[in-house]
Amino acid sequence: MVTTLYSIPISNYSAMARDIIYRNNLPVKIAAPADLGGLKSDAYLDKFPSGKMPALDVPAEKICLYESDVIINYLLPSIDNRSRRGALNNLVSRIHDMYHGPHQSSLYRHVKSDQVRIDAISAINFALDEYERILGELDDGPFFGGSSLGRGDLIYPTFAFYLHILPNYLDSEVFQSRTRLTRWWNAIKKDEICTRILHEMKGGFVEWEDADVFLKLYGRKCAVTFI
Ligand SMILES: N[C@@H](CCC(=O)N[C@@H](CS)C(=O)NCC(=O)O)C(=O)O
Repeated sequence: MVTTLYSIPISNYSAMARDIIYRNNLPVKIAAPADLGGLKSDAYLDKFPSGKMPALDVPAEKICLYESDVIINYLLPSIDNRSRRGALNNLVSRIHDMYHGPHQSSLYRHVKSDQVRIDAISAINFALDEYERILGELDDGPFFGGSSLGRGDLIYPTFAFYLHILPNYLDSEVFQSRTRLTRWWNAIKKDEICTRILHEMKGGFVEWEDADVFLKLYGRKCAVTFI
């Protein structure tokens, strides 16, 4: 009875779950939604009605899970919800899901008006300012978890999207005037598992650039340089 995570390399939400799997050597098979016919296929929707990834099939428990937060909390060996650090880490992950989340696809899909992208950048800047503030509340570091990665640090794959898209296509900066977040990102890039994940995502961005995804949206192409 094999536990299976459905994920593709570029998917930042799935990358958070892959990080937990790699970091803890969990016996979880990683498959593509295409193996079930794709995100919107009947076979996939029967198991995971959201039609999104990540999704986790745990046949031994007869459960099919979707929503990255639920999957991560299921996979994590332990969770700290009650300490000050634990609560602030949960806040970081909630800000990511609630304030960044609804706007993510505006960065790489067609939108009905410029205002949609303006709203996305504004929501993302709110989230980035909050991460910067919360890092200041946690007086050690470099991670939200302290000297090692915590629940809040799992937002890092989303920064691949920010770093490739905001400065290159939307004239918006990620780390300018955010010194704690800059230090955090430098530490993330030194972590072996984070680097592995960011390289997986980079491959996905190169494929998107090769397929002219951004050329069609923004009228130009850019090299992928976030890692
Ligand atoms: N709130 C969801 C968001 C997941 C999500 O948006 N996943 C993207 C890939 S990163 C997806 O499946 N997009 C395909 C679609 O929306 O059709 C979560 O936390 O799992």
